[in-house]
Amino acid sequence: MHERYDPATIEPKWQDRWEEQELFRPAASDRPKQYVLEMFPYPSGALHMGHVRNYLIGDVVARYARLRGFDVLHPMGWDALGLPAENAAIKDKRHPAERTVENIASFKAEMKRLGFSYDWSREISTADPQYYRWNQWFFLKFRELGLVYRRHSAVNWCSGCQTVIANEQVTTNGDCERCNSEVVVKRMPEWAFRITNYSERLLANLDQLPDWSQEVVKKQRHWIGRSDGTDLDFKVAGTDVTLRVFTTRADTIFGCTYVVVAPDQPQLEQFVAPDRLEAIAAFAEEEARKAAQRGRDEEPPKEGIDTGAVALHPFTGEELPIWAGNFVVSDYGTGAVMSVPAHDQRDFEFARQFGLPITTVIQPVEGERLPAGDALQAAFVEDGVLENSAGFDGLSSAEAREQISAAAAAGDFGGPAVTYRQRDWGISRQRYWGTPIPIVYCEECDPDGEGLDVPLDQLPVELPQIDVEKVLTGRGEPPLAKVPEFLNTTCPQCGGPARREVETMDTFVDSTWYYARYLDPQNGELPFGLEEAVRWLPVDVYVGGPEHSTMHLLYFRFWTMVMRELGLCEVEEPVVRMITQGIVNGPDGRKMSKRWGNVISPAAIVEQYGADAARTFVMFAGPPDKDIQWSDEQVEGCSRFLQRIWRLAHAHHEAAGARHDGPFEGNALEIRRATHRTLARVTADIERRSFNTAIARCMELVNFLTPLPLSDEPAQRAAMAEAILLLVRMLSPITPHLADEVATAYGAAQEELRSWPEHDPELVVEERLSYAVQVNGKLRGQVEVAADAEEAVVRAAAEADEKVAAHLEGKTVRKFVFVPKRLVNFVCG
Ligand code: ANZ
Ligand code: ZN
Repeated sequence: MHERYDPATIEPKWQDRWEEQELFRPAASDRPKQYVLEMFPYPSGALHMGHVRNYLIGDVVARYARLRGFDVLHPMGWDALGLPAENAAIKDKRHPAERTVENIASFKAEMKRLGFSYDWSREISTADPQYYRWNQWFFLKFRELGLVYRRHSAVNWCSGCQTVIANEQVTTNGDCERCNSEVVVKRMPEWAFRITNYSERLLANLDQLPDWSQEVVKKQRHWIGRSDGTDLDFKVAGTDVTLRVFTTRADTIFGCTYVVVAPDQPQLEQFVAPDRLEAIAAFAEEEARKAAQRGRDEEPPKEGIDTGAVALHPFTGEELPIWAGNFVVSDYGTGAVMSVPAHDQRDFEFARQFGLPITTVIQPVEGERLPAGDALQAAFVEDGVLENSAGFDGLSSAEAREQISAAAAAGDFGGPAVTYRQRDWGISRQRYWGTPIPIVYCEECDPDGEGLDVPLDQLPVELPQIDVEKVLTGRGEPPLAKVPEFLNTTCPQCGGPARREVETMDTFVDSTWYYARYLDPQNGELPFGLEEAVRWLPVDVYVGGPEHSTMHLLYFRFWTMVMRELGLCEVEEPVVRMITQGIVNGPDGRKMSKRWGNVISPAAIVEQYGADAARTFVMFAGPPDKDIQWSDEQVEGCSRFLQRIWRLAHAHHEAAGARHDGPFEGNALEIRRATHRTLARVTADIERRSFNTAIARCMELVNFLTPLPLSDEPAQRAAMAEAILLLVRMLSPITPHLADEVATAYGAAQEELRSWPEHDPELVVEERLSYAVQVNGKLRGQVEVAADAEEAVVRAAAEADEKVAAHLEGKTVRKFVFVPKRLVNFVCG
């Protein structure tokens, strides 16, 4: 061993060796599998610390699983298509593919330098036609299943660039980021996936994901937004139109004094007088313009316009005015609402603003009675007891909701209904750097312009070579419409002239199924083979940022459900355990970002301290799901920790390989006890992914071992050699280079390098203690627990004791008294 710890030489050496030995390729074996995956990156200029943390968490999990004897799949690839690359290309007039190749090369070099244990033989890039052809294949299969359709949707239209722009390109002031012109909302045709067919399954399955972070589950639940309520039909007077509304407060139906529809509600034309229609259209346009202009997070002021039409109350037949309002969303529920100003604050304000009547129909269960509607100061929005509600008076809100729903169903004018907040997924983008949508338009065969499928054997529809300056302008028609060789094609049905679809797919499509392509990246017949899917799916651990809690992870789950229906895989849920990693903050405590100028470059850190020190710092700074803060001192501290290990190993190197048959006594025994106790704890910590505490325990062990001199005594020499070898082996998922270097210097066999050590239980006898258990001050039992057991553990043990349980039965514990290391007392009522 060299005297000096020199990561710059040992790290690349081991990286080369691992690669030569193909250590990270899963073997075709009968061992149990682990599929460890991290969200693949969009390859931009250089890795940032957020990336490093993301991949490192996965890497430590993957390395540990390998040591535990699992056959591990740990792949990496590139989410290479997308808007940022296209914008960069527009700016510096270089083809996005060129830069992508460079970026991938630099990302990959940095990842290798960090010692990430990927199986690079499975590398994929979404910009590869052999990848995106399967996006096209899926699109066509989904269309066959009725999961793809064409719809009209609101898009951001830049009046300056004369083009559709993405939400990200609209500034917070509502202008175009490129030209500062006005952005308006326009309705345009687009392709959409019917993800809402799966809303209920996406929601219900959340209960079967116990190993997902509850934060993510909560966000998904909210995003899907199931709402249980009632549909009610209002006839429009003098027409045969029926307006259906969705309400969660059917109990308030007798307080409904008017109806409001979305300004673009499709039925309007059927019941509104032509002159009023014009006024409403103008109102709708004005509101859409204001909406586009408004800062993204601003709440719009409520505006409305009387349609002049009249609705009939479904229970009383009373005539109610119909308004159009900017606060009614056309694609939620039915796009129409019954307004109950006495019991909904939004309706209350609207009614006051426009002089519409207010009727109180719900009284609070206790406390002061509400005055008649006109005297109300604010809406009473809670549940209560019904009044002024014909046969339903006196019912509670909950009872009334059921009975009124049932009455509507019986009378065939509505009934119980469920609505989801989740929308279908629009995937059309007017971009170049995306997957071409495999559709052709032929006026002969498809006069309605619904789009003809490109035959499967003609896939991929490849992105054409382009003159970047002419095509990627960010202005006018979509880029592909400017490429005649692409645009003009022949009809797959009649062979006559036809036009290709010029839109490309949302790049979220690329990331819905990439995890399955890794299983079988060369497959030319199918996206991936069933055998591989059966072997490897689901993903056991998926690591990624919390910003992907909803869209990506919902699309990902949806896609998997459909893949199963297509017979491609057997699982319905793609991921068993989801680790959402916390943010890396800069030294100033703000999120590390160019914007704040507080970015620390991983490459510079590796250069200065080595990959193992960088890895130790990132894993030591906090548990995976918590935010961490960059600290120069802590990086230094971690680097010094590794140097101390090195010096320790160097100081005792003479004892390397020393064996002793025992007995071990005195120092030797203490060394072995400390080592095996540490090993037992580190193992438990890593199992529960508490990497920071695992490192802390190793630091304690190093502190204990460091002052001990090189001994002549065989028992102590053997104990020390064992301690150092076990120390680096237990650190090896985190500091793999240092571990392999030191372990090898200590004579470890290949087998030892590649397996997780086991502690000797006899050396780890846990100290135990006995607690007296009282119920209302009387001794009722005795329990034995670990000496350092926490209150909750002692309480659980006490409650599990039969005698104690008998005394607690039927009683309510009002207080639990905990006297550490002595007794507990249940105070019952
Ligand atoms: C009458 C009513 C009375 C309502 C009352 C609330 C309180 P969630 O829980 O989000 O599903 N609503 C329905 N469709 C709408 C749309 N397209 N745009 C805007 N608002 C809409 O909310 C359901 C409630 O939101 C519905 O219940 C409806 O107002 C409104 F005292 O109906 B309610
Ligand atoms: Zn044709």
